[in-house]
Amino acid sequence: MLFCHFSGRFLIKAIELFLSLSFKRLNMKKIFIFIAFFSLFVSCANKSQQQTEDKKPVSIPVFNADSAYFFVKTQVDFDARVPNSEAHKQCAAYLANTLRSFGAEVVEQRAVLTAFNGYKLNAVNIIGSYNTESTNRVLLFAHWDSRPWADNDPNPANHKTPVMAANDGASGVGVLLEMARQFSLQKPNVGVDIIFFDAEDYGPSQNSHGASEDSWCLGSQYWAKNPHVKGYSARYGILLDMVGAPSATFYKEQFSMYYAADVVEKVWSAAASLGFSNYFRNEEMGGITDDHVYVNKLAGIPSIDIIQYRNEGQNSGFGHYWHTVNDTMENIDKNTLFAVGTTLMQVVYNE
Ligand code: AHN
Ligand code: ZN
Repeated sequence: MLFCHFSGRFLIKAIELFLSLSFKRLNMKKIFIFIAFFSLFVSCANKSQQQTEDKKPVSIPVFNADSAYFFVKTQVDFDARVPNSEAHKQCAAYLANTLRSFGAEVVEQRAVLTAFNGYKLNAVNIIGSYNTESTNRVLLFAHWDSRPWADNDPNPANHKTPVMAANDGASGVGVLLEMARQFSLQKPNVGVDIIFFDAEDYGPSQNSHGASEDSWCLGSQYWAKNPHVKGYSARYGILLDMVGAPSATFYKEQFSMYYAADVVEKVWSAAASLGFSNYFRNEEMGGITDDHVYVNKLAGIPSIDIIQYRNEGQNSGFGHYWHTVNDTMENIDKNTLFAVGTTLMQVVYNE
């Protein structure tokens, strides 16, 4: 480009020279020099026009946080979505129908999964796909189930009460449903699969013995071993977990950095370019066992976790309402949904 810039100026000089001399002593050599400069200029001009066409800014639809908030609330209004409950069944139908209404090809992947306590869970992973013919795909996911026990509640009397899971579950799904709505209005260039994983939060309480890390994330483990499409692959995956709290902070999580540092970079720099660095902090944190671990390890898709975290000393770091009866709509903030949704729209529509 620098060369082209200079060649433009050279061309003007050359024309001046040519004109000043042409009427005096026009010879073949001068004509040849002029033609050489002229063709160089034309080729550079073409090239720079092509470059502007390649970099043509894509129009990115505006993420609607009111709509995302509504999708979060609708899930919570079913009651806690604990596997095998009536609310779980009804919410599954709502999620699949809503994705369908937004033009996705939908697969409801059903499985009976065995929980750490031996319970058989009638689980369903809900998958909505766009541009299914494309081999250039991006995977977006969140868990949609509610934890059956508010075992982090300060009041032990609530430890057997199910969690409403407004933030811990519904928030990520709400953001992705709004994205699906946007996909129905303007198709992205890339293929997109949205997966709502079931049975993420059926893990054991802290004091239970002998339970392994793999007691969590049962839906994603099942899908990663049995993808809905044979030989499924995507360039990368992004997990949204607890993305609705007021003033949430997201750090570069360790497993995400290990498996997909470039994806972390892509998302964090998109957020920064949009002015969301107060949410997406430019700092690393420890590893969190979440659905992305299995998508990385078992499905081999480089995936990251956008998960709210704050160093709170004694507390979990996931907010004072995490796994309590207070994980309700009062702790959902449209500004956070907007920051996360807008960032992901930027990422997907730029692919
Ligand atoms: C555990 O605390 C085992 N995993 C964090 C991920 C999580 C829990 N996401 C939602 N609930
Ligand atoms: Zn949870």
